[in-house]
Amino acid sequence: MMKVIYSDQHKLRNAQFELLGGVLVRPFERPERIDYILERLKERKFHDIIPPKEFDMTLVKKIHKADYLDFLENGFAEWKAEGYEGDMVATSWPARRMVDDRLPDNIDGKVGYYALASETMIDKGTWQAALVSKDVALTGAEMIANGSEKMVFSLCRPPGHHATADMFGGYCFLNNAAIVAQYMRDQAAKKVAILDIDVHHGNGIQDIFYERNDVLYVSIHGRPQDTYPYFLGYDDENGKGMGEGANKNYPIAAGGKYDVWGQALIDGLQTIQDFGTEALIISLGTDAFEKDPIGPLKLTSDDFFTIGQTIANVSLSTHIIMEGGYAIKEIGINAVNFLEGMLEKK
Ligand code: OKP
Ligand code: ZN
Repeated sequence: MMKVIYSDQHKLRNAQFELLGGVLVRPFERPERIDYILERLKERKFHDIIPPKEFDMTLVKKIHKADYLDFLENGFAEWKAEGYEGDMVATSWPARRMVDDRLPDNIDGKVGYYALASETMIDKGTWQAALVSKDVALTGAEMIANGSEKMVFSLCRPPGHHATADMFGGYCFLNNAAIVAQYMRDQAAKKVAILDIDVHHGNGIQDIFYERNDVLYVSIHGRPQDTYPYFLGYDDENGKGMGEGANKNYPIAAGGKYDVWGQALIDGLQTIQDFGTEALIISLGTDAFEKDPIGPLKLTSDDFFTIGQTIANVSLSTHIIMEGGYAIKEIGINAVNFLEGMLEKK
């Protein structure tokens, strides 16, 4: 049975609000998501659930900028010292034709400098939870790198795929999949591929590896014309310089079902094989599900099993990392269907 890495310290991130449609709502990305996944894992006999080891910051510093990490660690205290009552949130940005490379001294300015969107608020436990989420990811990576496991599931929370070298947003702070890809490059594999099936484009992963040819990023997502994060994820973004050809996007129009989605998967897996991939990382979001409250695509619960099976057929060592999924009642079924598909080749 596949090993699962998990820590209940994810609960340290518990922001009060998310800004949606002009209203402050309970965040979609909430601690209970994980409870539903754990419950389903136990029901389906995934009993090998182990805690993460602690990793130092070496890998994190290869992916994220030092000043950004300093902001994540200390920004919330600065925000409180400024007298602000609520969680830390950005309200102003270096928009078009403004200066975007000078960090203000004021914390309200700083948060705008480091934020890529305003839905995500930072609370007092966010940094600690993000650090542990990275440990959950790296603990799984170590098992694959040292050959003790061929497939593992890192039950990460908070997610990571939107976080860039120096920006948070989309509920993401540290880019777990990117950190793991770097770890695999350093320890075990010349060519690493990340296949991101979360319904939102993983702008952070794309941006981090855009000019590199050792990490391939493949993403299937709601097209930017319809879907968050809106400003990246078009099909003509193929990588740059050395990285030309090592980025592949499959944007799908709102309402898309498995007939189109599955075609993108087949093509994406071919790209992954042609790349000479030695280690595969899956950014597993289940928000392409038909009942997801913030995702525009229409996959069924059974489709998640089929996706797992189809990926398993390429027979690569595979590290599955949890990203999004907000149809909370079905998140466990969908995530575990995917894992069970991975264990059952066609
Ligand atoms: C994070 B992950 C939709 C608003 C979307 C933010 C979505 C963040 C998704 N109407 N707001 O990729 O699952
Ligand atoms: Zn998502």
